Amino acid sequence: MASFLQKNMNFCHILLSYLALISLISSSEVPRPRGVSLSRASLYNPGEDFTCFDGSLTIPFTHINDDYCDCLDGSDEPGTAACPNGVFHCTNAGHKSLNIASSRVNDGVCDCCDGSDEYSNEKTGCVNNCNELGRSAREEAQKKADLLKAGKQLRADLIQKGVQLRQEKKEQLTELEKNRGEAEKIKEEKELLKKQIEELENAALAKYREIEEEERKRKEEEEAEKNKKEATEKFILLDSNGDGKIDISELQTRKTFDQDRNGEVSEEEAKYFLNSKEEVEFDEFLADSWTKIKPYMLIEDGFYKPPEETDREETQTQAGNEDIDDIETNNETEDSDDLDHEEPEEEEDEEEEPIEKAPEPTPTVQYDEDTQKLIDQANHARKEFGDAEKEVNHIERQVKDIQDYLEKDFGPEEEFATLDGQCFEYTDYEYIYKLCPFDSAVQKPKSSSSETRLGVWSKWTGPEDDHYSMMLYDRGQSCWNGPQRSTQVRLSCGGENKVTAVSEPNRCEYLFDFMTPAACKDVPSESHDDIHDEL
Ligand code: MAN
Repeated sequence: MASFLQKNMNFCHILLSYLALISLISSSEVPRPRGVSLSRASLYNPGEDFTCFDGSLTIPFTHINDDYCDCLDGSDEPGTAACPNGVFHCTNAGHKSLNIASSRVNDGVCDCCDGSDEYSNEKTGCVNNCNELGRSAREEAQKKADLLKAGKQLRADLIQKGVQLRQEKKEQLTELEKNRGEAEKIKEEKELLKKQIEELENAALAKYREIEEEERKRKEEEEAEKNKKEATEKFILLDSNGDGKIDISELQTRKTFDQDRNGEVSEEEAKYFLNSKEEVEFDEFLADSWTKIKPYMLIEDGFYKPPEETDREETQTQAGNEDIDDIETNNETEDSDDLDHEEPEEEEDEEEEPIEKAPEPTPTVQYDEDTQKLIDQANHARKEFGDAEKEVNHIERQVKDIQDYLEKDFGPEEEFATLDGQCFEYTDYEYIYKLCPFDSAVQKPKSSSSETRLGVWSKWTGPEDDHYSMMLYDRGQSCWNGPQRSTQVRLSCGGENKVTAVSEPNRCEYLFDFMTPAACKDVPSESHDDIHDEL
């Protein structure tokens, strides 16, 4: 029985070897076993025994593609599925050759466009469409090549502009630094002049200070007197029984003090004006009650219009402590706690530094001519110093802007420089996205005007061999219960600058696709192993 099996196996072996030999002759002009690439053909010599690529075994050449796996590395079965780790090479004449796992040989699925992987499976009906696929792939490749060619030209222009811009900025910086030196000198001179004239002004004003002080005191006393007179009048008015005291019942007779507008003045309401007491005499009235009562009496006299119904409660608590001018209700609520707990928009502080303001001359005193002259001169010197200081600050800001520019990495050849200062929008069904290269990325819902910062310019993050293909914008607005938003920008070659797609692959992590001629350069090629050798 065993010898019968052995015989049969031998017979099969011979038959398969024969078939392999036929395929060796017929599959290509260069004789090679089925599934072997042209570049490896020399490793399969029909006139010699075959040594597995890993050197582990040498077998007769007839064992190649006999559907029995001899070599551990699968190199003896390039054209069958016998070895689990074998590789089948499709010639795909007319298109790109292809290496597939040998397990896909004769598995009923057409993997090679020339159908060569399904040679014993007629039912699969693989047709050779390599020519068509090859043609459209070549057309596609041609289009890409044309785009690249045109893009490269545009890129060359961008490089030129970028280089020029950097040069200009450097020149501007040199010029500004020179101007800054001069402006600082002027500022120092003006400061000195200001100091000198202010000393004279101060000395001249010294004699007026006493007069001013007296004037101020006089005014204060006048005010206090006026206030007392008013308080006295109202005290007499409110003290309806004339006993020299104002009590709860006296206040209850006046609708003015009905703070909750419920039609009656409660004891509580009255006591509020009486320092929480039953009654007050004039001194206490003047010291404490009057400041609370005064606004209400003004309302009664028609000098002040009471606030609307909804604001009354607030008025009630404020009225006693504040002067009439401050009664106006404050409708601004405290910062409402944003559901999303986003950080508040930070506004860049472009404000100019505050400069010393000239003190307003007190109009109450009439200065003598010389003093007035000194005041005018001092005011002028202060203004001149202020202007000189402004100029220095202005130059410093410009210097800072240029330094920031010069520190930015606009690509190895400055090709991305012209993108700085520009912004590009992309609209999807829910949001409008805006990318301002080297600055920021933002998102704005179509339905509102509030912008969400998706990140500020950070750095280039492409792979080592294509570093300038990816940008990172980070430190954006915090995600609710999550990290700060961040954005990756994937660059590709295109005839114009345009955001072509935006997605949010992970919550609060955004991906922009941005095409630009600045990215039109030869990219590092993929592995070309066996790809073009048989077209
Ligand atoms: C907003 C947008 C979205 C984001 C959510 C996270 O709705 O910024 O892109 O996913 O907030 O809460």
